[in-house]
Amino acid sequence: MHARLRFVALTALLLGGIAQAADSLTIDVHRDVNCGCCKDWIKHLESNGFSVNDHVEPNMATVKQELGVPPRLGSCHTAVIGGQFVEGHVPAEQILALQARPDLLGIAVPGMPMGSPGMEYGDRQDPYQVVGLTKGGDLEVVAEYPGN
Ligand SMILES: [Cu+2]
Repeated sequence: MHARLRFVALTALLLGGIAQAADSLTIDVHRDVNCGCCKDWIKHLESNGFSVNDHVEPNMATVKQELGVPPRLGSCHTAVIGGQFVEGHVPAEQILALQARPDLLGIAVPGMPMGSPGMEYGDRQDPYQVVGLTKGGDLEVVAEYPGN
């Protein structure tokens, strides 16, 4: 009887943990209707286990402004996960790492560097940085990807 109760409690705990993990991988992506590289980035997220809510927007400039993305960090699409923004072609692994950085308002790969996820054109790989925006408004390089 006691063992059975304990089993039920443990199962509830496990299921709760799984539900929470799945939830933390749900991301909202805002993009223009004709943005092909945005769709390719969404595919990159999905193949890395993210569940994507795709929002087609009439005016991305307004969306970026409302989500607090500074113009100097701007790219094509803007995503939001756990209240933090993810601007541009950020690799999925950096979005996972962002969850350990609640001090950041968001992260960005400014512009559209060739070879970043969703921007693959042959073997070309431009160097790029993943930049974080602190609550104080400072920029911090959180990751660097080398070129070839
Ligand atoms: Cu793009």
